[in-house]
Amino acid sequence: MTDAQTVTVAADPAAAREVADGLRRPQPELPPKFFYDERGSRLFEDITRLPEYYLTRTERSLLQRWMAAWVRPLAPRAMVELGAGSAEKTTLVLDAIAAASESAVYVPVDVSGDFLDETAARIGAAYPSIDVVPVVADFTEAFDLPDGVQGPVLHAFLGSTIGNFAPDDAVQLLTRVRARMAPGDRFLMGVDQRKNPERIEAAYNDAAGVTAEFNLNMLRVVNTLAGTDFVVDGWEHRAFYNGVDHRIEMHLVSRAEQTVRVPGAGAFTFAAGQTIRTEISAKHDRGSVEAMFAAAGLRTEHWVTDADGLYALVLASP
Ligand code: AVJ
Repeated sequence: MTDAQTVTVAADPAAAREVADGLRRPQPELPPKFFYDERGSRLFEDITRLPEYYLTRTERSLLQRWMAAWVRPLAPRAMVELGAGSAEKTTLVLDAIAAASESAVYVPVDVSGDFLDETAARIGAAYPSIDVVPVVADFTEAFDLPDGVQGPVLHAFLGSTIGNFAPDDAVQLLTRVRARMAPGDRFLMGVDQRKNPERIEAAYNDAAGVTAEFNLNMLRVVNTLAGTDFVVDGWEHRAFYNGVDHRIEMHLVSRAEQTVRVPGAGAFTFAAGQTIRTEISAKHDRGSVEAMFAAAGLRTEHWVTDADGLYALVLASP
């Protein structure tokens, strides 16, 4: 965007506070929801098509293989999807719902409103028996479902997004989903499995540099939302597997000593080589998922993986 086209958006004090709180930690961090402005959502779509990023296509093949069998006995009247994004993967679930139920409501929940509107229009046109009622919300916080959502409800959390949450936060999120569930409802989740760290690291350090671009884009988003003055060129992408916590960590590394101003919170100085963590992407196995489920009050009904054990799809009941 050139200066002439730049639209000045008033910085949001709440966003500035959230940014300052994150930057003040011993390991400075920024929350991954700030990846997903329109450009970030598109970059993520590009990531899902990269040769190294096996997650999306593996989940897709599992959905293709299992959704009809899992959804038919449930005959959902609604699907609530956390972090819907472009909802590409969702069509595989909606195909199964359209075949199993005469009518249903699809509630995509996402922070990126523009992307959500596009998604809603596209899905609405493709599925005459499905009403789309998008909710723009940060699903890491409590949010209300639209009126008139009737059960059975299929709650979906796909794409291994659960990996973005530290163990306690993941359990808190699952507990909130569980609290909404009635006996006939189900929870569908996709999770990236633990495996050879080199394979995982390659997925977050792609040769084409799309993940690096995606990571750096967060600084633009934060500048817009929080009114900070991050210089994007002053940072570089780093992603590595943390084998102790079984997770990928994405960081932005400061190329030199520099100062960043956060409205209402003063200035933050970063030394050369100091990092801001922008994302964790935890990897799971059946044991780690079922430990979270037990803490949240969920029970595994189905657990499947691809032949190579890269990725798992799980259906849980309350
Ligand atoms: C959308 C959170 C599942 O952790 O793999 C992709 C985001 N970050 N490449 C992931 C992401 C870098 C993705 N999730």
